[in-house]
Formats: sequence, C-alpha cells, structure tokens
Amino acid sequence: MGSISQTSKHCVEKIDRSDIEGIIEAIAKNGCCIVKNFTDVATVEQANQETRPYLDADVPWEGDLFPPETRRCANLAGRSKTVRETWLVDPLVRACTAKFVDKTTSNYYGETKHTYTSEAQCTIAVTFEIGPGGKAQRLHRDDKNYHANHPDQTETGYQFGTDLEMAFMIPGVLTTKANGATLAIPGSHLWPSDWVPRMEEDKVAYAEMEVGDCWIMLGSLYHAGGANITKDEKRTVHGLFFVRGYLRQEENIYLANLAEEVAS
Ligand SMILES: O=C(O)CCC(=O)C(=O)O
Ligand SMILES: [Fe+2]
Repeated sequence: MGSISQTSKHCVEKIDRSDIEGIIEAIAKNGCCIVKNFTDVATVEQANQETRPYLDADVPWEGDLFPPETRRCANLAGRSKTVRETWLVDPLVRACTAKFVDKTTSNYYGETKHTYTSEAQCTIAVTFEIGPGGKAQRLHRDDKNYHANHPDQTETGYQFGTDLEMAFMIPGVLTTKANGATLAIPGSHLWPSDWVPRMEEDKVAYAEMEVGDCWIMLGSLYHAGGANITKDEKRTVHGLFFVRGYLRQEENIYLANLAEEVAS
C-alpha cells in the first residue's frame, strides 16, 4: 500500500482491486482511495472512443461550475456501451456502494417486523475533459445536491451510514497535477457541515492516476476538478456517481401523465 499524499492523519492510499476490504477501510478512513488494476487499457480506450464525438461536440458551460475549457459527455451510461456493460455493473463498484450508500431500515406492519434495503442507484454518469488553461473548480462536496448534512466525525472516526452518495472516476488518460487531476482533501469527509475547506498545499492531494486506475470518493469528501496548466493535454475522466435508491419520487407523475396535465 503506497500513498500519494500524506497529511498528519490522512492520505490517499493506492490499493489493488483484489483487496476489497482494504479499499473499504481506506475509504472509511480517508474518504477516498485509488484502486489499482480497476480496469484495462483496451476497455478505457473503447470508452474514450465512444465518448469522443460527444466531448468534441460539447460547448463551454454557462456559469462557473466548470471552466470554459471543460467539455462533458453527459448520459455516459447511455452513450457508452462499454461503460454500461463493464464499469457500471462492476462487482467492486457494487461492493462499495452496498457498504457506503445502501440503506437498510426496519419497521413494524402491525406486530410483524419488516426489514428492507434500498440499494444504491446510478444518479449520473458523465465524462469530464478539462482542456489546457482550464482553472480549478472550487472545493465542494458532491452530496450538496442532496442537501446532505454532516456531523463532526473528526473525533469519533467515520460512522457508516452518514454518506448518501459516492463517485468512481476512471481516467481516460494519465492524470497529473499539471493536466488537472482531481484534487481533494483526504479526511474532509469527517468534517461538519460548517467547516470551510481551504486549498492548503499540505492538505490537498491530487488523484494522479494511470490508465486502468480508478479514483473512489464519498459524496462528503471536499474535492475539485484541478487546473490544467499544460499547453496541449486534455484531462479526460469518466465518472460514475451513485446515490441512495430512495431519493426519488414514489410515483413519477411527470412521466406517467400527459404533458398538458403536467403543465397544468
Ligand atoms: O473533473 C473533475 O475532476 C471533477 C469534477 C467535479 O468534481 C464536479 O463536477 O463535481
Ligand atoms: Fe465534484
């Protein structure tokens, strides 16, 4: 087990995909880890090919969520057969989402106890390509989209069940600090909601990866797309994001009814 960045207590561990327990332990401890041998070069090249037309056709984002140099391939699961048939259903991905995102609760129907598990679902899959000159995003937690509130776990250590979301980011190219590797603060998944994340060089780690690796992070981890200070490298990363399965309507009234009924 190596590490790419070491703060006093937290680091980014690099762990082989065969060590599922080690991966889960590292994510609980640091909020993230890099999986080695997650996939192979041929599979990544296929996903790169399938997303290329969409990345090339994309246009700059309006607003400051992404720098204007970034291109996306949204609906990655629909557009890339390879992503859909390999990484989306990868048993390691499922083992991680089962541990961190699934929710099991019990209740009584009359006097009979019922226990149910709501399994994680893919909330979005998208490729991010940061072009030369792209500035870093601001540090953020992806689970902000679900109004997640986090208690202070810096003293207690991580409590399973406090995350709603997690991400798997698979590089299409070698990612480096210079070409915009995702940056993150290991251990920040333990921070309460009112702590301010700061870009301090001694706390920030860069998800520098080889093709075949995968970056895993919890929705509570502070991170950002990095700055691409190269002249000619595109930093391509395929991202799969999972969220609690019950965070949606019970009845899809918007799709089940006619457009004019929905509008009224
Ligand atoms: O491109 C990246 O490395 C991360 C992108 C990201 O964090 C986001 O858009 O929420
Ligand atoms: Fe993000």
